[in-house]
Amino acid sequence: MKQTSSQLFQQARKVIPGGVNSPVRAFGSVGLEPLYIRRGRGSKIYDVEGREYIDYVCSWGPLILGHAHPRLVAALAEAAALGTSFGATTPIEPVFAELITSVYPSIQMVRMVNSGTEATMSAVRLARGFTGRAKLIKFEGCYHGHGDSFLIKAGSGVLTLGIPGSPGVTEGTARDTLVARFNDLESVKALLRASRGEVAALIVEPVMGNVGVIPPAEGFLAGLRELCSEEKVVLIFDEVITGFRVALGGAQELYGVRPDLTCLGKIIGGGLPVGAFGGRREIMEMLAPLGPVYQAGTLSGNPLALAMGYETVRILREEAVYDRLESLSAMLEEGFRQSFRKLSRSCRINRVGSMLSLFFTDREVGDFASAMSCDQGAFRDYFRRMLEQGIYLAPSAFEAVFVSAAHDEADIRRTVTAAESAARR
Ligand code: KE4
Repeated sequence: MKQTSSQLFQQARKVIPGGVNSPVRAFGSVGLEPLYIRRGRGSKIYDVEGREYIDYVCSWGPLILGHAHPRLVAALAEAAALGTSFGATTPIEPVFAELITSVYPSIQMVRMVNSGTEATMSAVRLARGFTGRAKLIKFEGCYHGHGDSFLIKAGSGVLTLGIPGSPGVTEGTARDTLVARFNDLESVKALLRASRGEVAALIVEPVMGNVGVIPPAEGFLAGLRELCSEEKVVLIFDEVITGFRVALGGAQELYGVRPDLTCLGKIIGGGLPVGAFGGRREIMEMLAPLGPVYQAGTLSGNPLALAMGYETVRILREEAVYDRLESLSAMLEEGFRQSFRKLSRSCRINRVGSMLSLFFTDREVGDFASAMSCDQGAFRDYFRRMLEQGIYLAPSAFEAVFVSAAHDEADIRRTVTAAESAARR
């Protein structure tokens, strides 16, 4: 007899903290038990009880081509048949690295790792090693993975040092992280003035994707570029979500701003564990074994993961995926807008390409504070009503909706119909 999601969750909770291997999967903020997913194909996922959902989580971004894409499954099988890992260099590593550097002009050299967190942690250590400075500027509400330097809350005043955002993060670590406000260049200038000559790097999600989607204001990214160049601060774009998502060349292509280092993940693994960081040659050459900044990983550059990432990027380049993603995503955005307008519900939609989010508020959402002011209870009710109709949104008001190339117009129409019903109180 097949187990239900609830039975599996009860079993999991006994041996896995919170029953999950990553907190957001626990469905805590929507007050439900998690669904256990057995399989996916194209734009659909199927839970262990056989229910079908149109999937807008897409594994939190990686599955831009949808689930079980035939060419990806074939690439994985072919690679696996040759062996899964050797702890040695394999032919696909230089090939994949060249592919990434050909798509990202700012990336002259790249190092593969196994997650977005590893990519961002390594990029910050590299920037510190390159500049000989200690401090890091990040933005309130930007998430860069669970590295200690990033789990920091903003201090009370804009010039105060960071404070630990999680038990286990030390005061010493927190002191080296300064927190600015997204879309507020003055807050960055104030931190740079107060810590002149001490800041190694500034890391930013060029489009915020972890408090919902918040696009950069006109001139914001260019302003960061100018300030970092003036102060010789390493500008790091965390494109773990936006890389290959908002454009083939990521946000740096879309907005025309060149960072010094870029962090990638998610899509470049095609659903397998991969991260990467890369950038200016003079910085990257500081990395071991060439340079003194240590960084390593048993499974970094794993041949299976790179086979999936390589095939994913090849398909993205071959097919007019981004035109299709744009038209489907625009159709979805307009459908959501119409559904709320018909019922005069206050809901703001922010969208950049095929990532978007719904904010239950009547205010513009352009920074962390305005995102936090949204009605999370309204989102929770909306999420549940959409799920009941077979629409799988992210189980958090502060995550993005992702459209994949496997979605079609029928999926969008079905989603909009469900939205019209779910928007009713
Ligand atoms: P991972 O270590 O989870 O592969 O990547 C960390 C990371 C870094 N940078 C950005 C901009 C990210 O969004 C992430 C991870 N994203 C979350 C959800 N938005 C992953 C989901 C989860 O934590 O389970």
